[in-house]
Amino acid sequence: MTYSACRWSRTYYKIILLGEVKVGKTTLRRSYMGQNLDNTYAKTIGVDFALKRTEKGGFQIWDLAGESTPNTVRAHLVGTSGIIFVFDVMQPDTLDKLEDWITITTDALGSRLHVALVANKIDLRTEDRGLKTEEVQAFVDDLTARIEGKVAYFETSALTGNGVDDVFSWLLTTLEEGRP
Ligand SMILES: Nc1nc2c(ncn2[C@@H]2O[C@H](COP(=O)(O)OP(=O)(O)OP(=O)(O)O)[C@@H](O)[C@H]2O)c(=O)[nH]1
Ligand SMILES: [Mg+2]
Repeated sequence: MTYSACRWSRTYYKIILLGEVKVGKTTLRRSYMGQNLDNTYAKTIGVDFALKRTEKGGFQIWDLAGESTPNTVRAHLVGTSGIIFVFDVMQPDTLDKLEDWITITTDALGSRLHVALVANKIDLRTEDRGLKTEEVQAFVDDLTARIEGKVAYFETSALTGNGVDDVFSWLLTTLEEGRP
């Protein structure tokens, strides 16, 4: 086996997208994978899965249904190295409800994790409507205090692709630097 083949086989980090129904997890995954997006909603049943290779390594991207039960979430968390928690900036309750997803995750895996927090659907945000960056700051600070690994906050539009690559490339780079 060549060095690079050997390297490929060792660098498939498992990452998982978690968050409420319809926040845009599947659209983020499809956007990152360069797949077609048409703004119709097809809810994820169970879990979807993608493999993405980059020059640096690769991800197994697990995209869990927002309607998953806690037991299902726990089962799919096994072996996960990095988490992407997603909420919808136009639906503030989807940020509040991330609290439950974070608790399930840290109960199952502990707090030595690298975490991306993603505010999605920023294309819909206006002056008057949608959570503003500064309104999310307290949540980011609390999450950073709870997690021993690195935490980063991103704003994306999965539909236009804005900010999507930044999330995944940050997570892959951070995972490559090592476990917390
Ligand atoms: N305007 C806009 N719409 C989005 C964006 N991301 C997703 N959507 C739309 O929101 C709806 C839900 O997106 P999904 O990606 O299926 O949501 P999900 O989080 O995977 O939902 P579940 O599979 O049920 O957990 C779809 O109609 C998407 O087209 C975005 O950034 N902007
Ligand atoms: Mg989905």
